[in-house]
Amino acid sequence: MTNVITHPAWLPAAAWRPIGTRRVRVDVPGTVRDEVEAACAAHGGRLVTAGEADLTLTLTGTGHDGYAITRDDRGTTVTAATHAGLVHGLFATVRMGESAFTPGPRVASRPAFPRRMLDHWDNVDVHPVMGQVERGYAGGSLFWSAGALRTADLPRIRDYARLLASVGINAVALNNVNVHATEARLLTDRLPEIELLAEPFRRYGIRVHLAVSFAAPMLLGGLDTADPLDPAVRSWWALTLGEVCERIPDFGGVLVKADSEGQPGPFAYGRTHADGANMLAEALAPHGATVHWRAFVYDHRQDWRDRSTDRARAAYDHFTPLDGAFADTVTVQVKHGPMDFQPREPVSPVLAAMPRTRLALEVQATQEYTGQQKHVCYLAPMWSEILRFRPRGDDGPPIAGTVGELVAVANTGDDPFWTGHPLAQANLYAFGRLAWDPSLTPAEILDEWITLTFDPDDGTRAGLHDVMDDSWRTYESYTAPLGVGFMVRPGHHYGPDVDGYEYTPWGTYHFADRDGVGVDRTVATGTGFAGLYPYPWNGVYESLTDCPDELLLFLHHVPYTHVLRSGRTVIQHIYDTHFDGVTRVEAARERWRRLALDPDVHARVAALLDEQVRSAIEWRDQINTYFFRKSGIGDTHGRMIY
Ligand code: GCV
Repeated sequence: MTNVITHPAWLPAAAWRPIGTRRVRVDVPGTVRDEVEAACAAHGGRLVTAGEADLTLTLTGTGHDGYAITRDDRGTTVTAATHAGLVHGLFATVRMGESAFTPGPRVASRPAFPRRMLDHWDNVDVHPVMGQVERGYAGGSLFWSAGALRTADLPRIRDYARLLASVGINAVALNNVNVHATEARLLTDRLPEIELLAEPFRRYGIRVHLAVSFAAPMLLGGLDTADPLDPAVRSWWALTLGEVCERIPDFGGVLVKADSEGQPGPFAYGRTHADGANMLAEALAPHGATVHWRAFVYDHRQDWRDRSTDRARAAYDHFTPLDGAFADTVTVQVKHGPMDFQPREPVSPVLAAMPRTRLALEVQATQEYTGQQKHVCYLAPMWSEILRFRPRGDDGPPIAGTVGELVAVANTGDDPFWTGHPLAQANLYAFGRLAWDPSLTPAEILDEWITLTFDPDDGTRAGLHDVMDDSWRTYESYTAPLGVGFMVRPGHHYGPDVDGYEYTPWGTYHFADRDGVGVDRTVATGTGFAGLYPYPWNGVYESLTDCPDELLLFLHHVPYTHVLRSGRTVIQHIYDTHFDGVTRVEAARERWRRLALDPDVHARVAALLDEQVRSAIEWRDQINTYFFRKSGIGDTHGRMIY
């Protein structure tokens, strides 16, 4: 059965009323005019071709995808140099509502990052373990169902493209970075599906990208090697990608997960990641398309007894020696933390160590490790912290000024609310807004989203802020403590299992024993990871006294009685935050119950909050009991520990 998106998120018809009731002139044909025409048809306004207009949208000059909005007594004018810029200017006008039509200062805006990309981990076939969407918590794929393109649902993809464009997203990778046999063929005989999908995105200035298998020349081309320096391999890629770009002239390029978690890559031929990426770049560059090459490379078959290998170092060790070796049209895509999208990690040291390489910062909107769209977890505060982090201290640039692009793993699917948890829409919204302007604060972005989505009264607005503003820190408080990470159930990663990964090959350990917990990543006695940061953070992270509490167990192994900067011992911190976390989720549930909202949204979130409370209690009791049993130290407040 086809799901219908019944909740159009932050672009309800009412949001178009200020524009749709007016006389509007659009100087160029295409999406902007179509949107305005539809709004006027719905609200009684008029699309005019000449004469006086309340709103004029016009193309002028050349340059970037930004826009300017001027408002005076003669009316409002939106100008942009490109059609995509005009699309963004139109949506900015929608965001402004009635105030777009009252005289005020000129607004000029341009995107901080030229590429603002969403990566779907969608499979064509239903994967036996990962399903239709790997780490997808919002129903099925918008694009494929059980091996077939959802041709009948192309109109919904148009709505989706519109939703993404409305927050400034301009690139989408359509398929999973783990490329299985069927998905590999999207490059060749199944390319017509990508051609079809590209059309609705193109209307909104969004370019489509494809995740490809590095072994494609063997899988699809019948060659006996995928060696990037082999001439036959190079010419296979040049021909194949040339054909893709001919059929899809605005094709964005390819995304590659190579030599990672079983995906093939250049290591098999004794070649480097730069050799692999540059070969693809050479094939794509003549067509204006690019390569996204992921830095998520580590040994996933590590022996847990081996203390010399540190997964947190892996991307740095593999990639930083290649700084300057990548072609200009290659972007090295780096996860925000050195491990894997945990609720709390230090910012990846790779982001500060490759000044001669174009880098993209990759965050995870899909909530694999942050509650799987069953828990409220507004992620903008985390992303904003990362973007504002200054690896070289207060005098150096923030991450937002160091990387060239922002990428998020998508949290959307064919769920009626788009994102499974209706409040998870705010993460998609916030990603787009931060990628446009990283100086926006999480609270103001949330406020925009609340206004556009719910048209709320003051009480409702305050209630939504209460439930969402701090929900990431709440989530952090009842899950793995002090940055240690990975105390989740192996495989699906939902719910607690403190030792679930402790004796596995994945490189994700906490080393808890009767005396203490944490990973010694210092230079002095540990894996040396702390030394991968520039000054001053190398010193801060190395020092037991200076290290921020929230990252202590990521960087140090300490006794349970170690006193944190907060003045509490580690063990007492664990107990306090876990009791507190549950209390906060219960309070959020109570707050939600008192809000008057659309009944469907209210009911869905209420049910999810019940699950969140249940899960938070499970986390609290398992974590507290585990550490009580290990340490033998009781809670100073005498609360119930099992
Ligand atoms: C797409 C984590 C996830 C995997 C994901 C991988 C990646 O390990 O658990 O499902 O694979 O990250 O980012 O490539």
